[in-house]
Amino acid sequence: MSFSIGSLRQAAAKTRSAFRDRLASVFSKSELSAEVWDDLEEMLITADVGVSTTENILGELRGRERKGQIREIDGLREGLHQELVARLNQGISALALDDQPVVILVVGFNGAGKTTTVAKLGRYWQQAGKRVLLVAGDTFRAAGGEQLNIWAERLGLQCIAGQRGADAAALLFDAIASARARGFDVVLVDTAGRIHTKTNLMDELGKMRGIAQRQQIEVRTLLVLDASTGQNGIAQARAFRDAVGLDGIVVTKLDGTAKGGVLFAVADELGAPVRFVGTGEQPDDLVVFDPEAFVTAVLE
Ligand SMILES: Nc1nc2c(ncn2[C@@H]2O[C@H](COP(=O)(O)OP(=O)(O)O)[C@@H](O)[C@H]2O)c(=O)[nH]1
Ligand SMILES: [Mg+2]
Repeated sequence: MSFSIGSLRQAAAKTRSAFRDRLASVFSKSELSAEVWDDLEEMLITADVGVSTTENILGELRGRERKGQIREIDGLREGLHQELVARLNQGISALALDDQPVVILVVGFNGAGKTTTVAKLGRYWQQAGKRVLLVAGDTFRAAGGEQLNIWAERLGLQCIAGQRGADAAALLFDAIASARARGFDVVLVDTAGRIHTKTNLMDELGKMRGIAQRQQIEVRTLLVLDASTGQNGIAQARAFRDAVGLDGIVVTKLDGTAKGGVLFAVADELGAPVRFVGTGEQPDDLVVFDPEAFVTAVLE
């Protein structure tokens, strides 16, 4: 299994070099001049941390400088580390899975990595001793259910799929009944990323949430976001947050991009924690996100 800090460091390799190359010029200066502050700002923005989050970080660091808490370059480096960790710790709390069964809706736009992530999470919770039921709720794409069925077979997980075009909320209703009857702990639901009918995607997701809640079932929503979409991902995330609420974010494809700085913006601007990171296309390529380890990886 690869659920370790080592692989987070490896997955962040491209992001790390993006930070490192730019930081080298900031931290090679001998004193805290206006130029250092300008370089730091530029560095954070070009590393995909985003304008608003960069301003938050610099505001905090400047405040510390005014109070005399940061006096030289080493102090700035230390302060930057702390501020970056603080951005990632926004809204952090354990993802409670104590109620049985709990429904986890995995949402996000097409291509973000939802189906792959559902398989990875299924494996993760299965290995943690949970009884996991997968639900192929992306009934709008011809291959949607088939792709998840293949993963389920590979991983030895149970999977419920419907006909193409079937009502995803009705499918979830059946899945909940089945989970109750057969004692599943976690009902992991893949969802559509776009809908080809008059129905709006967000309405469809809201309907699924409502189905579970009316049966007194706890629902958690995890947003899957492709790291390589960078700052555009923030706008996507906001749309989902406003429609269905978010209990956490899974950032995929960190292995293939230098845009991992976007994780700081995602957590800071949405107030929702990054819980897992996708580090490749295989079922084990999922890492439990650790803010401290991630910051250490990108700054060292
Ligand atoms: N490199 C890499 N590829 C990924 C990751 N997660 C998903 N993918 C790939 O992204 C593509 C889209 O994934 P899929 O799960 O079908 O996305 P969906 O449309 O949101 O369900 C597939 O080729 C996956 O193998 C990841 O963490 N790293
Ligand atoms: Mg899919």
